[in-house]
Amino acid sequence: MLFILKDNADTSQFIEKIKMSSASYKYVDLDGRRVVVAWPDKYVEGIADESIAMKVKVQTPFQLASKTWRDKTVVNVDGVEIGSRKVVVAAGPCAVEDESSVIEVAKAVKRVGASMLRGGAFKPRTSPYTFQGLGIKGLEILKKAKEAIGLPIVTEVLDTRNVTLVASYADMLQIGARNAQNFALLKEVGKSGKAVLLKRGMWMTVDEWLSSAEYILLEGNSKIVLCERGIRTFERATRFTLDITGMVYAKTQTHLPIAVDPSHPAGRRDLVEPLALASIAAGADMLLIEVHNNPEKALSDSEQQLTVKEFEKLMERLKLIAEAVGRTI
Ligand SMILES: [Mn+2]
Repeated sequence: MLFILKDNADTSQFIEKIKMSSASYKYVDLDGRRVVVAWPDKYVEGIADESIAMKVKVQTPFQLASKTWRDKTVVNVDGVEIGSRKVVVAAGPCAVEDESSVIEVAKAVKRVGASMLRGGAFKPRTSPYTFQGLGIKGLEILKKAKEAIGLPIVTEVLDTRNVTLVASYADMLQIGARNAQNFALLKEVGKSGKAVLLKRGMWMTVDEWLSSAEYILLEGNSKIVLCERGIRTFERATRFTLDITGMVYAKTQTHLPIAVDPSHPAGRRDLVEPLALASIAAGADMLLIEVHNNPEKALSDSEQQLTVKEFEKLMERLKLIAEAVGRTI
């Protein structure tokens, strides 16, 4: 049960009532809106108080992430608004490999309309024998690229022990698909107060994905962008199956903005463009695209990273689709 409290109202009596009910509860301040989430519902159903502006019985396992109490959240990442009319494109290499190539790619993607730079410093790899990322050195390179080019940085954090470190370099923390149900990590990025890009695990239902967002929200952090990146199905011809259905459904269930990563489900560069176009047509608020200055030589995901030229062509086509659905890019 959600209790949205009136601004400036004295809530002491209300909190007393919640305590008396023996329900579990948490008080959070989400962008200045004071909310108490209490559970189970049956303990608090009868509670009424002067300080309550709205009481919402949410029928889904996720409460704060639900659209029942808030229509829309716009996430501000160092001046870039995600969830407004403008579609935000974050582009850059799968992994940070060296300074000059990151700066070259950052410059190129900015020139053709990307608003954020993506790049992995800590890489979650299926095999421990493949390139694991440059770690702190990669973060330093991203920071230099930001200073030189001015695009906000989104990069992945893999470990609770590194959240403070990565947050000191990044503008947005990415939780990768493989960590999408790492609840300790979700709580830590929630506490960091940084914007979070929460990818959907390839095994997760939409409800489970939104329940992961709930862990971050419960720490008082509503700067969350959900990211669909493909799920595992019986289809093996492509790397993953981009779940546009799930993305569209999620938009009906949550106030949080939604991003799509068309690069990882595609697994090959010729599929990235049509998947990106479909995502914008279906209402995605943000795209995450892998771009490399020399994809053939890339140390990870070499097959799916676009060249700068391909990315430029993609941005031109995206503009047409964005315009057709009443958005800009
Ligand atoms: Mn990748």
